[in-house]
Amino acid sequence: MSEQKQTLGEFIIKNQSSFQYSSGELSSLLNSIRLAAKIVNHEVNKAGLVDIIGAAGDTNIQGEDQQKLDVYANDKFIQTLTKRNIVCGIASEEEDDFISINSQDKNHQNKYVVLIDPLDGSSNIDVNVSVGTIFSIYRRVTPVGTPVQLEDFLQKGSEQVAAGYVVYGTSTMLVYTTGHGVNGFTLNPAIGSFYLSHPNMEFPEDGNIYSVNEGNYIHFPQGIKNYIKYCQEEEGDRPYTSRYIGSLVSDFHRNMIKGGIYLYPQSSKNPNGKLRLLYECNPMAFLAEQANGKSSDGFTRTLDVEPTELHQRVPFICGSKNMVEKAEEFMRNAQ
Ligand code: P6P
Repeated sequence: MSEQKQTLGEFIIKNQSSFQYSSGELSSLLNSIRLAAKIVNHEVNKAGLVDIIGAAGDTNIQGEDQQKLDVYANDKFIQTLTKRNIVCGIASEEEDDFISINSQDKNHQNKYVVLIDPLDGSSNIDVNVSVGTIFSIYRRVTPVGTPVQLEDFLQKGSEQVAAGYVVYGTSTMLVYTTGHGVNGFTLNPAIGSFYLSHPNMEFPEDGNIYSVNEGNYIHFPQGIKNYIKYCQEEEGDRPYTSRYIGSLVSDFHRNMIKGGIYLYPQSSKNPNGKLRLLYECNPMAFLAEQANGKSSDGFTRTLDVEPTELHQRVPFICGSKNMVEKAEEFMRNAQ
């Protein structure tokens, strides 16, 4: 009889003692993310059907006004996080400003802020390509008992207490860290439980996959151009394989399992790159470092970048340690 795999709920409880803060709160916070992931997963998985039926008019199969899925995902994550009386603020790619959430006693006693990209890569929904949710959790830095402030969100990535993603792919997985390694849980849709399927996930130090939108090649800095040519040269274990899904979570997840590097550099079109520091790059960088990988903008460690605004963009190079260091070497040499 195969041993029953641990559920996400069991794993959270078993490991909450390793969490340096009031562990019950983080456990409850992670459980609310788990619930939201299941709700969004249900909607994402029938998106094509809903789209087809929705095309007959402006209502979906339930007769509700059909929402764009990223707005739907945003609403569901905000609703579930708000109900748990732990979060004092939420920032989202879908919200211009942060949302202040007061505790039930109305005395602003909640201690955590959450930053989310509720449905990253949502443009892929229409072509049935996997998408993801990315989340980042901090403790507030302003005094408990006062309304949350922007500075509670503009913290360096190194201050994160937890981060993770949900990948809505051929199976739905939730992958997260609280600073003690990275663990992956796969949803069994028949019973609605996530099971520990990928314990202690780690990037191989080397890999032979590079993920970049080569359509932007002519706009890249010379160092990135030189690195891409290096990946394509016939030497040793090169040329590498080019794999770019156009969904950060999916490219990251594959590269973490197989070994690889993801690059979204600055370019003449995107002077600071495209990806957002606070709710895309920092959580993925925290996961990468916890999984023996590396992440930078080509020069500065992603987790050391000092945030200046909620939706700021940064260049992003992330993945297998030796591959990221080789890309950084090309960036330095081209200066
Ligand atoms: P491009 C999706 O919009 C996203 O934020 C990432 O998930 C993805 O890797 C990237 O942008 C794709 O951007 O410009 O290559 O289409």
